[in-house]
Order: sequence, then C-alpha cells, then structure tokens
Amino acid sequence: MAGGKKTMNKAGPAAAHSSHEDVEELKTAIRSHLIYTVGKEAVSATARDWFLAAAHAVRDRVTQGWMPTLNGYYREDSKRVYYLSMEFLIGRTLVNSLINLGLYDAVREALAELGQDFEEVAAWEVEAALGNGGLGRLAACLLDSMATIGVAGFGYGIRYDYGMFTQHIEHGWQVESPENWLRYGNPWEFPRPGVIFPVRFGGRVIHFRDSRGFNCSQWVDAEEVMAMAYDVPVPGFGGKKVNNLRLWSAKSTREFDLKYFNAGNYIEAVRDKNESETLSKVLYPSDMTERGKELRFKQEYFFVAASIQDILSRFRKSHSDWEKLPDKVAIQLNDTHPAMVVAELMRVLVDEHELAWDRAWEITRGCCAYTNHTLLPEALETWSVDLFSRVLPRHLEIVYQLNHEFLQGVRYRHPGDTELLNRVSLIAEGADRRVRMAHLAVIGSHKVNGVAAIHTGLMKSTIFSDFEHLSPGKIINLTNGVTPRRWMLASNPRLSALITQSIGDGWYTDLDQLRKLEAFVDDPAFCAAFVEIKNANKRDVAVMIAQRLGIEVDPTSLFDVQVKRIHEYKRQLLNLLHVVVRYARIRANPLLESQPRTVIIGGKAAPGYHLAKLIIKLVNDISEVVNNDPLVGRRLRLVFLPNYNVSTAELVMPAADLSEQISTAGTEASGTGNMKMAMNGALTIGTWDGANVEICEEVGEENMFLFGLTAQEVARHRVDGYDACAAVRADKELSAALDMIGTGFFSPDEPDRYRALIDTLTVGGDHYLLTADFAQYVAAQERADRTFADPETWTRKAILNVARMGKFSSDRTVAEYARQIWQAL
Ligand code: 26V
Repeated sequence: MAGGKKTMNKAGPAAAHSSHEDVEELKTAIRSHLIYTVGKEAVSATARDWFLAAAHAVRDRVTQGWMPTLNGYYREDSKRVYYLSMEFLIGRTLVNSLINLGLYDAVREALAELGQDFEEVAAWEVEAALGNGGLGRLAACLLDSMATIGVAGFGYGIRYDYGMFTQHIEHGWQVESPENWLRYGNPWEFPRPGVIFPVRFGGRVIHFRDSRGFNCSQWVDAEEVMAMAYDVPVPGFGGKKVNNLRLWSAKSTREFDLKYFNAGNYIEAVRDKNESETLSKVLYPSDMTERGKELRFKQEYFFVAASIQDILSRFRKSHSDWEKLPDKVAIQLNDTHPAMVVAELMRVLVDEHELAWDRAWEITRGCCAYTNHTLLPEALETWSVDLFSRVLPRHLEIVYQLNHEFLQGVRYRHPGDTELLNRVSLIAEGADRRVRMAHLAVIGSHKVNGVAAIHTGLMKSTIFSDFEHLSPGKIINLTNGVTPRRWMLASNPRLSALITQSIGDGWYTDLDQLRKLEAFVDDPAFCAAFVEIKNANKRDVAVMIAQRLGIEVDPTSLFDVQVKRIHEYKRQLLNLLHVVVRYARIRANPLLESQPRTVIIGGKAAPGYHLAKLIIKLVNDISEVVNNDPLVGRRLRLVFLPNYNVSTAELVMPAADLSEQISTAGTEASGTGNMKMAMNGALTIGTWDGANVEICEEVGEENMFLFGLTAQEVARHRVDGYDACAAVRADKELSAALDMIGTGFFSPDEPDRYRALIDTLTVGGDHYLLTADFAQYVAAQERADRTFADPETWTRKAILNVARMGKFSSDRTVAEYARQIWQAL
C-alpha cells in the first residue's frame, strides 16, 4: 500500500497551539530518528523514510506518558480491564496520535521546515488491518475511549503477520492478495522478547489423588508453542493516560529446535519451526462463517492462554488472595472468540493453583463478561467435540463438568423439562456433537451484553431467551459508539474546525456538547460554511475516484454511500435494484428530470462467499453500463470503491450526503458506519434495525428516511411464509429490474451470470426480504431526492444530525461498561 496524496487536513482542528520550541524539538527528533533509527540521510531519504522518522519521534512522545500511566495503575492498584479480542482494526496511527497528543500542527510545521509535505509523508503509513469489520473497529474505538476517560484498559489480541487481505478488482471481480503490513517494520510496536509464555496443545489428561486425598487432573504430553508479546501504546485524548495493547505472536520453542538440531536434522527443525509459527500468520478473512477450522480454534486458544497467564502473573505481583481477583480484574470477551477463557481460567485455578472447583467458578464468573455481536445463526461459534478433545482434552473435561453442574441446577428448577435442557446445554447433541461457545460464555459471565437496544431485546427474546428466564437481569444493553477523535477530528478537520469555532473545543471529550450546534441551524454564515465543507469533502472524494478509477463524478450530485462488508443481509443488492430502477426510468424517459446522484458502494467479500463476490461483480457490471451510457448524462453514476478499509473510510464518511443502512430489520446488531456518517452530516436512509433505531430517537424521524418492515414483521413473515414471487409479479419496476439483471442486460458476455443471485430473491424465497421492502425503499429514495432538491432544508437536517449524535461517542459506551459491568470508574 503506497502513497496517494490526500488533499485535505490543512488545518489542525484539535491542536494545542504549537510553540516554536515544540517545532524545533520535533525537527531535531525527526532528523535524529532519520539517521539513527532509519539509517538514512536527508538527501537520500524517501517519503517512507520520513514517515518512519516522524513516527518514531511521535512514538517517543507517546512513550513518555506510557510508563507513568502503567506505574500509576500499579501504585493505585487500579482495577484492570482486559479487553480480549481476536480483532483490533486500528487503521493508521500517525494522525490519530498527533491529535490525541495535541501535536498535529507542530509536526506538520516541523516536517514542512524539513522540506516535507505532511500528507505525502503520512500517506506512506500502512494501516494495521487486524480485523474484518465492525467488531474489530469497535475494539479499536473502545481502546481509544478507555485511555481517554481514564479506565485502566488493556487490549489483548493477536499480532497477525497478514491482516485483512487487499482487495483488487480484476475484470469486475474481487481478487484477494495478502497484505504483508510488517514488511517495512511497525514503528508503533515494542517487541517484548522477555514476555513470552508457553501454550500447549494436544496430549492427554491423567487423573490421580493428591496427598490430601483430593481428585486431581493434569494435562500431560502436550506440544508447546510460545506466545511472545508485542506492545502498542494507546494514547488517550489529551495524552494524560497511555494504555497498552498487547498482541501475541507465535514462536517455536527452544526445546523444539534443540531436539532436531541434536539429531542433526537441520531442515526438519526449520520446517517444524515454521509450522508452529503459523498460529499467528493470518487473520481469518470471514466475518461470519469459517466454521470448524482447526487453525482458527488453535488461534483462539493461543491468545486466550497467553493472555490469562499474563493477567494472572500481573495480579500475583501485588496479591496473594485469589478471592480478590474479581475486584481487581475484569475480562471482557469480544464475542465468543475468546470464550475459552472460561474453561482456561477454571483449569489454571483448579489444576495449577489447587483452588476448590466451586471457589474457582465464583471467581471466574466474577471476572468474565461477554459481548454478543450477531444473531445470525451461521456466525454463532460451535466446535466439534472431536476437535476439542484432540486439541484441548482437559478443557473438554472442564466443559463437560460445567455443563453437568449447570444442567443439574436447571433440572432442579424445571423438573421434567428435557426440551429446555437440550436447548441450554453447552453441548449440541446429534451425529456431530458440538460445543456451543455462546452458552459457555453466557454461563461463565456475570453480565452479557448486546450492542444496540433492538439487538439486546432480540437476544433476550430469541437466541438467549432461556438464559434470560434462568438469570433475569444478566443480559443488558450497551449501545455501541465510535471515537470522535478519529471519526471527526482526524477524518473531518474542516467540519471539526467549524464546530470548534462555533461552540469551543469541549465536544472532543464530551460529545453531547454538539447539541449547542442546534443554535446555529438558522445562522446563514454557519450554514454556508457547513455546506462548503461538505462540498470540499466531496471534491476530495471525486478526485480520489478519478485518480483511482478514472470515473468522473459530479461533486455537486447527491453522494449516496454504502460502505461495509458485502453480505446478503446488508442488502447491497437492494441498493443496486434501486440504481437499476433509476436507470430504467431514464432510459424510458430520456428527458426525465432527476436529481443527479453518485452511488458509491465499497466493501470486501469473504473469499469463499460466492454470492457476495457476485454482488461485487454486479456493481461493476452495472456501473460499466450506466456510467458509459450517453443517455444518462450527469444524472447517475455508480462507483465501486476498491479495497475499502479504515483509511478509505476516513476519506469517504465526511463526504457522504446519504448514508445507506438498509439491512433486513433484526439482522444488523448495531452498525457503526451509520454513526460515523451521521455525525459527519449525512442523512440516513435506513431500516428499523440496529442502532438506526436509536439514531432516530436522537435526531428525529423527520431528519432521516426510514422505511421497511420492522423486526417483528420480519419475524412474522418468516413464520407465516412469504411469497416473494407474488411480490415480484405485483411490482412492475421490480420485475423489470430483476429481468434486466437476470437476463444479461448488464452482462451480455455471459447472460446467465446473475441467475443464481436473482433466484435467491424469487424461487429461493428471498430470505432477507428485499422484495418485501423494495417499494418502500424506492419511495424513501424519492423523498431523499426531493429533500436534496431543497438545499436549505437538507442542510438544516444535516446540521441537526451532527448536533444530535452525541450519544454515539464510544466515551459514553465505555463509561457504561465501566459502571455496569467492570465496576471500574
Ligand atoms: C465471526 C467470525 C467467524 C469465524 C471466522 C472469523 C470471524 C470473525 C468475526 C465474526 C463475528 C462477526 C460479528 C460482527 O462483526 N458483528 C458486528 O459487530 C459490530 C460491532 O458491535 C456491529 O456494529 C455490527 O452490526 C455487527 O455485524
């Protein structure tokens, strides 16, 4: 991933005013890192060399706050919050760190005085894409907020050698290539060769009686891999607290090497060494399915086992009483991926520290809490008992024992209800017996949370309804948020500067203060500036699209944006049907007056998800036809943005007029892109799903375009059965659009290309109910057109969106976690 100049960020929105001394000091630091860290002289240094030198100079400043923070936590014996996540989708770090440290203007000036253009230098940073999408990006936002509001929060994850793949588009199709993000080194991390723990796999369990006559178990003959720590400092805004993200990398053990070396088998030794190091090689690039993959199972246990050893050894430095563990340690499980924590903590406490089983169970549940991020059945993790017993035999025993005791309790309270026992069991019985990780996470946690009100309600009434009856009050809602530092200050410096001029800078850490902007909706100067900023952001994106894709888009047209992973439930296809309808209307009536629109779609498909890949090809096929049809003129453009990632998001979110959040009601747990666009002044066209519902409560239904079935209606359709073919027959425009796609209008080289895709909507039963929502969606789009045609009204609504999005700061989310789950504020 190379350069590409970004034509924005001219003014530092959040900079404490840089003093002359600051700039001089930074120049000296950057020069010195160029020579002593990068090993280059100014005359031969490339922009990347300058990036590395600047990054190291900034890292030094970050580090200055890091040790005092960590020492302070020791001194005060603060309760520590451990956020365990298989994914941290961090993105680039330079600009964000500068904003949080208040050094943005100073570094820009320092680089300028060294003859370097800040944007060009910053563009050389390769982003840390250690995540798939929403779940991983949320983890990164929560880390920023924990450091900002002063929670002693530590992230634990995996340092994948290869993060999210790079998406290329070849002949309209997605092609994946591995992203070797560490190729030029990662200036933000500190390798800790001294912090290294063994992680075991395989082997068997022996049972014996100890000297006290107690039954004991021991896990023996296992293979070992080492987990080595890499630390990444996480500065909060204002630089007062700098927390730590610890990422584990797999290394082979020394014994391992020696065994082979002594046998004189050098080549074998190196081969096996590589194999044991594959554990942290690659992020699984699926955000929903990748079931039953042994390597994924091992990755999960690998980072759980290393993190638990680290957490307990830190606890033991200042405590000897295990009962204190829940007072000093909170472990947040980001989805079920780290759910093995429950069994691992039990194993360590019981087998290694000889705690009584019941005491260990109290302690485990006192520490753990679990966040659910999806209701989709295909994403709920289960592991076959067979795999489990081969890889983690002792953990399987513990799961069985926990299940036995849990079911005994249920049986006692609900005698005779065998159906209930089957439903809540940790084991799904059948030909292929499987461990249900969500059930393990629920029983092993003192709190379970959903990520938006509607999602939590559905958790309680569907997938976890039995648990809700068994432990009322355990399941709570904590609506997601995003960090305004990255998603406003860093990505939208123009808007941020206007806001700060108008209401001061308190909103950086107290986003509710945006409400003060409501006083400006009738201020013509403010409105004009607001409009001009949106237009400038749109021009930036238009330039990027022209450079990257050679497509000319009209920056005054309505920018209609849907950026997110490609999934049937997110209904990019519904968006495309609307585009086809618009196009068909223009063809049928070439003189039609139509509000000019640029529809932008971006997102990655899981490499094995054929329908999602076909949707990408369809976007490209339609855009080829529409964008090159002279009949269309400036009225319509369709653009597929390749390789949508955090950096592209930072460019696109501030340029959106219309934010597409059109998932089938009840399927999108929360969404966070919806928040990013609305707080940057986009109006949402969306369904009654995820956080859209709460955004509506905040900004007002009159300032959005909501449409479609409610989650209840969706559920009713699923029970009663839904006749998609009848719905298609009844709608002329819909059937015409489906015919165009299905019969090869956009794919004359292969007329059948989209048959399978179209079939999902008709004979396939239309599981995600696109055809049911279609007419209402098109009507909502027409409302959007009419509103956009009246710029004053549109601007007013856009400003009110910004002003009323305060709730969706991840600072609020973290404060709720701290008070309601962690007891850490
Ligand atoms: C599942 C799997 C299955 C195995 C392979 C790797 C993998 C990676 C991730 C997942 C879980 C995906 C769940 C997810 O990303 N949920 C999203 O979470 C966001 C943050 O809460 C939320 O805004 C989105 O609505 C939700 O889809």
